Formats: sequence, C-alpha cells, structure tokens
Amino acid sequence: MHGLGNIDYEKINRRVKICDYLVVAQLFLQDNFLLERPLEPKDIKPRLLGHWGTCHGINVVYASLKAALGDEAEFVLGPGHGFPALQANLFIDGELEKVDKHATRDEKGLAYICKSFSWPSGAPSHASPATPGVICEGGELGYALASGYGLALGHPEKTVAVLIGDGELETATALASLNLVKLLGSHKANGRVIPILHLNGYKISGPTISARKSERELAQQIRGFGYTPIEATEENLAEKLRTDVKHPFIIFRSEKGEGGPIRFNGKKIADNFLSHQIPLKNAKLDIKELKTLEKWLKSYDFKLEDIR
Ligand SMILES: Cc1ncc(C[n+]2csc(CCOP(=O)(O)OP(=O)(O)O)c2C)c(N)n1
Repeated sequence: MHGLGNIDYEKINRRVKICDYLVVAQLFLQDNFLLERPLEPKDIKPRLLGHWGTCHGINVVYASLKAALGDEAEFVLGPGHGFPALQANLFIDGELEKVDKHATRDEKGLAYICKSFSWPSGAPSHASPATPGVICEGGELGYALASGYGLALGHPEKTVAVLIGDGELETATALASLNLVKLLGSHKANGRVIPILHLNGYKISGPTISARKSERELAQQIRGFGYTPIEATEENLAEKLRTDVKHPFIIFRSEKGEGGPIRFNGKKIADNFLSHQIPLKNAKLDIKELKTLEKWLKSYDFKLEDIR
C-alpha cells in the first residue's frame, strides 16, 4: 500500500539526533554553534526562554511520519511551544529557506536560526504564522485535533496526522474534538485523521491525567470515542503509523526531556516536569551548568555535513 519501502530506523534515529542538537542550540547558543572551541559563558544567550521537554518526542514523530508516509500525510502540531523542534525539521528539509533566505543549510543559516530563536524581533519561542505551514499562533493548546478534522473535511485524498500533548488533551477543546470522528470519520467524502497522543507523562508542573491511567483504562476511554487505540514507542512508531485500521488513535509513549540532563543538583530532570522549559537555566553564570550543557550538546555528535 505504501510505496515507500522498508522503514530505516537508523535513518530515523540520526535525523532525530540532528534535530535534537538543533533544538538545544536554538534554546541556548548565541555563538560557537559547531562547538569548535570549548563552550564559554559568552556563547550562551542572556535570556533563556523556550521549551525543551516536548522537543525530542516531536522530532521522533516528525521523522517517523516522514519515514512511514512520506508526503502522503499532513502534520498538525498541537503543542506549539515545541517550536524549536518544528523549526529544526523545517530547516533541515530546506522548507524554511524557501520563505526566509537567511535560513540556508550552512554555517551562516545555522547561526541565523539559533540566534534569532526566542529573540526580540527574531522568531518567537512558540510556533507562529511566520513559520511555513503554520496558520495559528502556537501558544494556545487545544485546537490541533479540530484543525486536523477541518483539513480532512471534504478532502478524501488527505491523511492528516495530529500530534496532541497529553496536557493538551486536558483542555475542553481537545477532549471534545475526539467526538469529531463520529461526524467526519465515517463519511467517504472526508479524509483520514490519525491522532497521535504524545504521552510523555507531564505538563508544566505536574503529571498528566492520561499518564496516571492504566494502559487498559486509557485504551477503554479512547475506544469509547470510536477509535482503535494503538500503543507505540520511539522504536516502532513509524510502523504503527502505517496502520490500515479505520479510526486509529496512536498512544505514543515517550520520556519528557529524553536525551537531556537526567539529574541535576539532586533533582530528576528527564522524565519529569522539570524538563518542560529550560533545564540548566543558569548555564551562562554557573560553570557546572555550562559544562553539563556542553556535554549534552556533544552527545549528539553534530557535524555541519548533517544539515547539507
Ligand atoms: C489553553 C491553554 N492552557 C494552558 C496553557 C499553558 N501551557 C503551556 S504548555 C502546557 C503544558 C502542555 O503539556 P503537554 O500538552 O503535555 O505538552 P508537553 O508535555 O509535550 O510539553 C500548558 C498547560 C496553554 N498554552 N494553553
């Protein structure tokens, strides 16, 4: 059915690593983007404002979707605070350069996207209509699924994958939008919607309700709305996205902040709400945090060739 051949997980993993590096670089760096010398306080932005926790999962979904369905699927991103991940993907695919001539896939373009992220008169910290393909301001959670059904309405040729945060699923809008499968999902004149719940367990400052449900209880809830729940992880998400079931609902389990600092100053950061925004907030002033950041950036083994 999908003429895209076997799924290459190694390729997916490499793409995710590249995008994860680009995320961390956008969040922290104002210079030394290729780590050609040891990281210094002057390389760090004076005001760190953005979101790390959701980004690795977004990068996994983006890469898996591309590998599984190619250009067959359209992607709707609910958690617009994961903008550095969206921007990283658009940058390496050359989509950003099509609308912004400064976003070239070279050292200059890398410096440009990092420096201008979350910067006065640069790019905002959330997805905004200045980004290719983005039609809504990305700050308000809840509208992704309804927007996805809107895209599929009257377009039987379309497949729309919608990423919904598990915190986002606690909004009235997102929760009520689950019902749209009953209105649009069964009519031949409409396209197909694949909701993907990003179950990373935490929202801003605590756990999510979906994460506190057992696998069975969550599946029952999803089934009750008329979907077939499909459990997925980073290791098999691409295959799961190729499902042929009529109304799939992917439950993608990931660790919030995966790949970042696991613990810092005695506190658990990864797989916890403490990774939601910026971990290592004092990286400019605190040498221990700066060194931890440098190790984190180096863990991705990023090279300039990766973006060419
Ligand atoms: C309608 C609305 N309510 C509250 C917020 C504040 N807010 C920003 S991020 C966030 C948590 C989102 O959690 P989740 O959807 O699970 O995303 P992730 O954990 O992947 O970051 C909240 C509540 C918002 N942006 N929009």
